[in-house]
Amino acid sequence: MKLRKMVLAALVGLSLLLRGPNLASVSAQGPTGTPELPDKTMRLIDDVRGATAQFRDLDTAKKAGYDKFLTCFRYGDNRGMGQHYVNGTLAGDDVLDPMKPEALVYEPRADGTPILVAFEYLVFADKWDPQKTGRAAPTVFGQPLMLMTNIPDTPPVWGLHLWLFSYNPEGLFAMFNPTISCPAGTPSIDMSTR
Ligand SMILES: [Cu+2]
Repeated sequence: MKLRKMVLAALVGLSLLLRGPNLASVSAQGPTGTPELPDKTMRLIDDVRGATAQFRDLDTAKKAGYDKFLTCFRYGDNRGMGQHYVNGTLAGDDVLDPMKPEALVYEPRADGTPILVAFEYLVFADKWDPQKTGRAAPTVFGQPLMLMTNIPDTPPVWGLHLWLFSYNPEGLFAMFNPTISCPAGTPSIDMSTR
């Protein structure tokens, strides 16, 4: 890499750190795992952020029907997902509405404070394709959801994360996030062993 490019990359990285996890950083982050997104999708993501910011407050989320689901999810010791809160009504249908995420994901900080980091869009496989016709994966934000069959106590379910309130160097839609962890000494689910 040329020196100028390296300096530029360092400056971009620094400005992301200074700005924090806002939409500008999301659109500018360009991690290897994030596909080029059309302007229309970026605007939609911006709208979703604006319309859902109240869920930074966990009590507000609980009042809106989001219930704690199991414990904090991680993948080995270097990648986390977080603590999910799932809205059973939204998760029970076959509709994907960008403004109505089926699950909210919080990072439990060591002092117990839950920090909203991501949304997760979910459709159960038996709702999406009840006749098992091999229907194509559902999509949201132009991204296909991934079929997950290894979640404890859960039938096969299509899912997609959106790291809307936290930077994810692995991509805006990646499953796990190396910047997120589950607090040591508290119960968690290691998905790398499942
Ligand atoms: Cu998740």
